[in-house]
Amino acid sequence: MTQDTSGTTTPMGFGRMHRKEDARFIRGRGTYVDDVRLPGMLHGAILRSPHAHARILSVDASAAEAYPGVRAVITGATLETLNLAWMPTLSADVQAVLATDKVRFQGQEVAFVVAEDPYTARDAVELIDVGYEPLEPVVDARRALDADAPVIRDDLEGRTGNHIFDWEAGDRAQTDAIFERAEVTVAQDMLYPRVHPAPLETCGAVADFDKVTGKLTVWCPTQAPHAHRTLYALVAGLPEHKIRVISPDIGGGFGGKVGIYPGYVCAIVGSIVTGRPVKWMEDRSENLMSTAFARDYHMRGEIAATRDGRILALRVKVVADHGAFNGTAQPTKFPAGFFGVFTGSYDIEAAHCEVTGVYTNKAPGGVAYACSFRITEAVYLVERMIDVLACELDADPAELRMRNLIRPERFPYTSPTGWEYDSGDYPRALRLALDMAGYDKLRAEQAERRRGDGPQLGIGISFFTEAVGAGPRRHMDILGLGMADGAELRVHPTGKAVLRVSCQSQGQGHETTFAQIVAAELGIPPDDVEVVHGDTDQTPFGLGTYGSRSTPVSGAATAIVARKVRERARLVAAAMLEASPQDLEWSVSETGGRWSVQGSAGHGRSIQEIAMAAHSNLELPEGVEGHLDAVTVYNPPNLTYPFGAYVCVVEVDPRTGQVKVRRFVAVDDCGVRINPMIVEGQIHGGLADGVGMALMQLMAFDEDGNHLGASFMDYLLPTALECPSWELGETVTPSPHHPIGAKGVGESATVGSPAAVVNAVLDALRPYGVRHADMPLTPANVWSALRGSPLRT
Ligand code: MCN
Ligand code: CUN
Repeated sequence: MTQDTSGTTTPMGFGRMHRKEDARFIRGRGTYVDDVRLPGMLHGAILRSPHAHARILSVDASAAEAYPGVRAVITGATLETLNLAWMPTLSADVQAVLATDKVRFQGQEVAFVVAEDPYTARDAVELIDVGYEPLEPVVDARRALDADAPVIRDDLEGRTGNHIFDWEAGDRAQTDAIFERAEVTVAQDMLYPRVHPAPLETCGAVADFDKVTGKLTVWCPTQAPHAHRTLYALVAGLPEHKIRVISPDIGGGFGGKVGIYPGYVCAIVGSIVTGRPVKWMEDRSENLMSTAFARDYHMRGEIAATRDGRILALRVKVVADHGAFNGTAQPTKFPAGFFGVFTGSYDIEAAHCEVTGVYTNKAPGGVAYACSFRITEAVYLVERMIDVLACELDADPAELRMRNLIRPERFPYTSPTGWEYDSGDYPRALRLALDMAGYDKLRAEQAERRRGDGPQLGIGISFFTEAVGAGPRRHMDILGLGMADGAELRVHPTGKAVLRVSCQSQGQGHETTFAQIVAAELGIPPDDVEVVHGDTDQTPFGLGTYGSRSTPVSGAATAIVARKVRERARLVAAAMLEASPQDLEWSVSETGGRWSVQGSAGHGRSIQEIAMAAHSNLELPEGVEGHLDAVTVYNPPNLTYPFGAYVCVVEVDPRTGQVKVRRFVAVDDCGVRINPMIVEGQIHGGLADGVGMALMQLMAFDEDGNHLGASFMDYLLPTALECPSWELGETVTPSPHHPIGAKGVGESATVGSPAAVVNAVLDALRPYGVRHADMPLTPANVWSALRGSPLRT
């Protein structure tokens, strides 16, 4: 171990270690897509629709084409001639690349200008004259289902309404039967509003089509480079080996960089048409208006329980707003993502849910912003419902949860909707969180405050379980591509290694943690392992980074490929030591990894010595290959189920509606932690997301479908001012099926925290008779909830 200046140690494997990538990031030496500059590169800009819903009558691009410096103007009509006006989405719908018949949301792509510089391109965009006939927009998802609602997707054959899909899970009859005889039932409508991941780096692409070699290279900040390449191949009919997707450093993805956006396709077509590289970068407003939003779930939850607080059944109905094109990015068989885990962390006899997806005149998306494929919505639903039940029963929300949590002896636990939770000790995590928060003391302070009319104390709890790490590929694919990941490990003669993986860091620190996995398996320093990712020409196939699947899937592949290398090293070591491979034992000490003859530790060889020998003229037994390099593909047997217990303490001023988050205690269990420092960073970020969603963030639209949150003046991101100093705790329940016992963590805090904050605010408002209010709980919304409350004083 070596000590670094911050007091953290650089371990030979797992442990706290500064991120390797920080060396370039904190010096401003990262390479983001906008840093890519190619000789002769042109620049693209997009003309977007000012209307949410309108028929296109005419597009006149002549003035733009004649503008000095413009090299091409591409319209929907141009793309139609190439059969590229529409592209498939990740949910097997189609989306307009450039609109031809109608525009279906404000900000939709209508035309693309390619010019010598970005300013000329933007100026020329203004010269394109589009004739629109405005149509009635559908902004509210519930209105979308009305028989007289305008049909948004009249491009789809035989479409007479805005209904996309119905999906259900659980046992309806059993659930209904329990509701009928239950002592207590509660119901609550709630909206998980539309929010946006808002990464600091917007989307963009540099496309370079080489007419001589026929090779297309696309630099773009994609979370799933290999999936993008295959889709480009299938859509454009280009041979896959002639497409190279390079995902450079990414300034935040948060699920917004999974799909293919029209701008990427336009940049590619622009390069093919002009014969020169084309860069397209969207600005902040374009990013907020047109790229994947998150949530927009109108939910109704119902709980059936006994009078003493035993939860018997849960029933849920959802109207899911998918926007104008169904572009949600989740495994194909799961149109509502993993919402099916909506029974959460509780041992409930029966459950049933129905989700209806609809089109509206808003941007497409829905699965983004650290959602674990909609588990954000599922956790919020059940955790709000438990508090609603606590209100009804006048019970303590912590006790009510403790009473109903799945007990440790029930694992592996099969939920009423068929999910097999791998491992957990839920009561232990909740007890730890309550102890850390000093729960009883907080309740005493709350009671004291309730006697006055000053700021009220609210204590909110949420307990979450996530299902992360998609596949297995038998059940999970995206457009037919199974969710398994490859990994390749090369070990040079000097014992330095190069790991090649398909997952794609957007800030999660894979170059560090994945090096740590190899380091732990081979007993070499993490600095001796280079992690290569983000380039389809240099990495094995895999489905990419989202749904916190990197550690569960690519991380497992990494451990297994390193074990393969270790086994190869055993054979070489046996030859070196003139011993039988079975007689060797592996050990990792402070000096590194070693194969030695059992019982005589001195008689052994270090992994570095073995690596050199594997490349030397050492005589190897028949059938033993030289070198140590290995490849693998990992198809996970199950998802991993991280969980956590969160306690949020807020002060709410009933006179102003102002909410201040005073404390936030988060106990997370993501199994074995590879790098606790990175894990804590992930949790800090997710908790800030939760505060943001609960209190500030909203993608709002007016009745004409105008986007009201298209800048950071209106779409509010939480800052250090709104966030308390996070108090983190940890329990470790390894995943039994993951080679290193790790579960994912990248989305946990975003999934778990909004309910804790909202529960805290509503807990403060409980004496006023307010049972529920929708996010974001801005001062104005808290104020109106109080004014509308039955017990207003
Ligand atoms: N890790 C660990 N020990 C564990 C689990 C994870 O040390 N038991 C480490 C991992 O090795 C990795 C990081 O924590 O370095 C996150 O790992 P994981 O949970 O596997 O999640 P992914 O790497 O697959 O990241 C995806 C997840 C998602 S889906 C969103 S959305 C999100 C998130 O990560 N987007 C992010 N966190 C983000 N963080 C940053 N900075 N930027 C984003 O865009
Ligand atoms: Cu749902 S956001 Mo992440 O899975 O990329």
